[in-house]
Amino acid sequence: MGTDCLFCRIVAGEIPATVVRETATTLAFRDIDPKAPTHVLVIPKEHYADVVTLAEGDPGLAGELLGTAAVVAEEEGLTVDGFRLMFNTGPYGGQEVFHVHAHLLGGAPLGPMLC
Ligand code: DGP
Repeated sequence: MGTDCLFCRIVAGEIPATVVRETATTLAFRDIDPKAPTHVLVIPKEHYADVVTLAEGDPGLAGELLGTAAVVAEEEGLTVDGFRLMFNTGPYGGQEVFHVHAHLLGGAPLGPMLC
């Protein structure tokens, strides 16, 4: 996708981000506008617009994304009390950045709707 996509630019190092974990295929970084004490975005480095196109296009990569999210949840100390992992998808889902990303939220009791 390249220069038109904000998260592709983060992957390319053109826009700074606070990276908490990087693998060959995924990147996890702190959300710029956190909605919980811990709010990390987990993305595939390869561009897919949303979770549907990712799951259809490369289910293995979708699994790697979930694996990275699980490791970050452990590293951030979220697995004892629990956390939320969610994909906003499309306009009705509130998706604003069309490079698929999982929101990993935790560190406090969460209400029914956050993002
Ligand atoms: P969504 O509404 O699901 O598309 O969430 C997009 C998230 O991306 C939102 O929580 C804010 C975050 N975000 C937007 N721009 C930036 C940025 O430049 N850096 C970082 N770290 N996060 C960003």
